[in-house]
Amino acid sequence: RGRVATLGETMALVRSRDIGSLRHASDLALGIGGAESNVAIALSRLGVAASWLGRVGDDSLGERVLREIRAEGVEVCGIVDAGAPTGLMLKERPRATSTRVLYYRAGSAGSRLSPADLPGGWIEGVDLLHLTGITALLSESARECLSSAIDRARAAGVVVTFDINYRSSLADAATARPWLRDLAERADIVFGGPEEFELLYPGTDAAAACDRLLQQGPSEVVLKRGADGATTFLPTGAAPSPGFAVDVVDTVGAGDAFVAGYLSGVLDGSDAESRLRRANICGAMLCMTPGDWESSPTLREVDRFSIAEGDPVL
Ligand code: KDG
Repeated sequence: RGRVATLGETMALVRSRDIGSLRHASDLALGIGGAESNVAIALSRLGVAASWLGRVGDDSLGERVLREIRAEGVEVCGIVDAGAPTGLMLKERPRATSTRVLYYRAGSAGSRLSPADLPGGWIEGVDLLHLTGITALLSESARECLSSAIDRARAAGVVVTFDINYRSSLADAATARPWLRDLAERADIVFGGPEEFELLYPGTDAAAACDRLLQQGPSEVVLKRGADGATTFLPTGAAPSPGFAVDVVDTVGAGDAFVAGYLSGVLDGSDAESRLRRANICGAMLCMTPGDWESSPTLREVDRFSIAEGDPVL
C-alpha cells in the first residue's frame, strides 16, 4: 500500500480537562501532538507504512514523544538533541466546545532540524513525502531541511505532498507568505483551508487561489472546509465533496486526519471522490474526542462510520 515519510516537530501536549481558563484549571492530561506525526499515526491506523523524523530534547518529554509515536506502529527516526528541550504545547478549553492553543517551543529541539538530519536513502525509499508549513516557520535550518527534502524527493521520483498549515503565532502573514508559497509550488499535492490559499495569493479568493496554484506546479490542490466538506482541484476540473455533521469536541488535528485519509486514498489509487469521502470521515471522527490524533480511525472504523452516517450533510 505504499510507504510515506514525514518530518517535523512533535511536542509534549498538556491539555486541560477543566472547562475555563488555565488560571483555574487543576486537572491536566499529558500527551503529545505534532501535525506530521499526527498524519503518520493516522496513516498507520489506515494500514499505510509511515516513517516520522524529528528532533526531541534529551528529556523525559522527548522520550514520551518517541515512545508514543513508535507505539502507534510508525517507524521513528528520532534525533535526541542534548542542546535544547522538547517543545511544549498547552491546550486550554475556554468553553466546552472550543480550544485555545499556547506554544512553548521557541528554540526547542524540534525547531533545530537541519538538512544533515536526513539519512541517506530515507526519502529515496518511500513513495510519498509529506511536509507541512509549520516546519517552515520554526527556523532557518528547518526551512533548509524542507527544501533539501523536496529536492531529494523530486530527484528520486517520490511524490511530494504539502499541507500549508499556517500558524500565525509562529510568523506573521507577510513573513510566512514567500516561504509557504515556494514550498506549495514545489509540491505535487497541496492541502489548505480557504484562508491559507488566500494567504499564498493575496487579493484572490480561495477557489481562484487553488486554480492559480494548479498552474504553478502541483497537479492536485485540495481545499479543506471542515464540516462544509472539501474540494479537489485537478487540471480536468474541481471535484467537491460534502462534510459530515458530528458532535464536535475539539477540531485540532482534524486537518491532519483528513490529509492522512486523503493520502491513503492516493496510495490506493482511488478516485478523487473516494479520497475526499474517506478524508472527510477521518476529519469528522477526529473532532469527536479531545486529543490531536487519538481518535484517528482504522479502515474498519471508517467503514462503520460510513454505514452509520449514510449520506453526508448536503
Ligand atoms: O494540526 C494539529 C497540530 O497543530 C498540533 O497537533 C500541534 O503541530 C502542531 C502545531 O504546530 O500546532
